[in-house]
Amino acid sequence: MVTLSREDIVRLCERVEGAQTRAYAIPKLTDEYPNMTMADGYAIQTELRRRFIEQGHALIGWKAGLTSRAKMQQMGVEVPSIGFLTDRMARPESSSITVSDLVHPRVECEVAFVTKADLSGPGCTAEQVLAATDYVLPAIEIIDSRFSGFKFDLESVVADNGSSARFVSGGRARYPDELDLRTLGVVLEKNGEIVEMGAAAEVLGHPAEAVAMLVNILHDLGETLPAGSFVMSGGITAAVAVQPGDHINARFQELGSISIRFEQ
Ligand code: OOG
Ligand code: MG
Repeated sequence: MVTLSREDIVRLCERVEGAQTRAYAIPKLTDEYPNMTMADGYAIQTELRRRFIEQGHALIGWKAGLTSRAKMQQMGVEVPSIGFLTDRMARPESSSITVSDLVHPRVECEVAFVTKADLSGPGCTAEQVLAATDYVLPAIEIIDSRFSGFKFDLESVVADNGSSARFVSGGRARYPDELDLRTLGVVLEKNGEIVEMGAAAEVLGHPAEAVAMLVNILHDLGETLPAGSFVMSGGITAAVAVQPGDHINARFQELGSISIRFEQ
């Protein structure tokens, strides 16, 4: 249930938008509003999406977050969440990504889906997601929690659009029926050393389950997932902090690899 007034939603949205666009840390929103609900978090996120679209950003898809045990443990939460993705967040493969416009940048490996049919909830299933999937491809998400000292709770992170900041897709696109997405392995290398590895089943048993969950949350927000959407299904491993000078390489079994660099 939404408990915040329209005025508070707009004010908190402006606070999050300022932190995102000018790259500074803010206290978690629940410090000021301890009774804030998940619905309040989504109301702030929806207002942020409305403002970005009004400013000319294009909505290109959505992301599921906190869908793996590793991520839930890392962030100390137990429920998955969703956030929106815009054209301004996309960066090319093999590019150099600046960190001076980010607060706490961290990288994670995800399986991304591109859809060819509309999907809607309630009751959307992984089978329906796979039938509506045009292809899957690998992605690196660069998340950026805007909250000071990583003090964090689900309501605040939902309001902060699930820490969405940048993402890079690339590698090799594949039809999902040619792969076993549960056993698909990924290795994350930082400066030539392996720092994380895992299998895509870490994401709710199957990444398509995460997309189904996302579609069902969209239904609660009064939205559907149109054909042609780009959807990231959630970090497979814990997220890894990056600094200027770092080189990241994500190697996905069957889907190729993606490299990026970070600079000041
Ligand atoms: C929240 C974002 C979670 C994922 O893939 O699990 C996320 C965070 O960790 O700040 O994007
Ligand atoms: Mg993610």
